[in-house]
Amino acid sequence: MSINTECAGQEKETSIHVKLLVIKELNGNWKGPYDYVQNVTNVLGGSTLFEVMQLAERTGSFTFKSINDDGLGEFITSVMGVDANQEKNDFWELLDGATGKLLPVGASKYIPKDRDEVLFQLKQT
Ligand code: B12
Repeated sequence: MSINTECAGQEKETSIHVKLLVIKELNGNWKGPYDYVQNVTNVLGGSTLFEVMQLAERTGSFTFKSINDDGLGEFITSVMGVDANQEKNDFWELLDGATGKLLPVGASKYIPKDRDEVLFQLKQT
C-alpha cells in the first residue's frame, strides 16, 4: 500500500497534462471558439511541444505536418488537415492559449509546463 502511494507520487512529478487548441479560421479571435481541443495526458515532463504533438497524434485525433529547418527545428505547415497557404502568406501561429501571447520559440524548442494550453491559429502576415 505504501509502495503504491509512493509510485503514484513519483508519477505525478514527471507526468504532465497539456491542452492543444486549434482555430482554423484565418485571423480569428484567439479566445475561441475552437475547432478542436485535445487534452494530452501522460506527457513526460521536459518534453518539447513537438513531442507533445506527436503523442497527441498517437493517442487522439490531432494531426499535423511540419518541415525541418536546420537549427530552428520543425516549422508547422498544417494542422488538423488545414495547410497554411504560403502564397497567400498564411501560416500556423503558435500561441499561449491562456494569454494569447506568441510562443517565443518554435515547436521543437518550446517545453510546455503542466496544464499549459497551446493554441494553433491560422494567421496571415
Ligand atoms: C520572417 C519570419 C517568420 C515568417 C516566415 C515566412 C516569411 N513570410 O518569410 C513567419 C511569420 C511565417 C514566421 C513564423 C514563426 N516564427 Co519566425 N521569424 C521570421 C524572421 C523575422 C526572419 C526569418 C527570415 O526571413 N530569414 C531570412 C531567410 C533568407 O532565411 P531562412 O532561413 O530561409 O528563413 C526562413 C526560416 O527562418 C523560416 N522560419 C521563420 N520563423 C521560423 C520559426 C521556426 C520555429 C522555424 C523552424 C522556421 C522559421 O522561415 C523563413 C523563410 O522561409 C526570424 C528572425 C530572424 N531575424 O531570423 C523569425 C524567427 C526565426 N521566428 C521565430 C518564431 C518563434 C516563429 C514562430 C514559432 C512564432 C509563433 N509563436 O508562431 C512561427 C512559426 C510557427 C510554425 N508554424 O511553426 C523565432 C525562432 C526562435 C526559435 N529559436 O525557435 C525567430 C528567430 C524570431 C525570434 N523570436 O527571435 N517567422
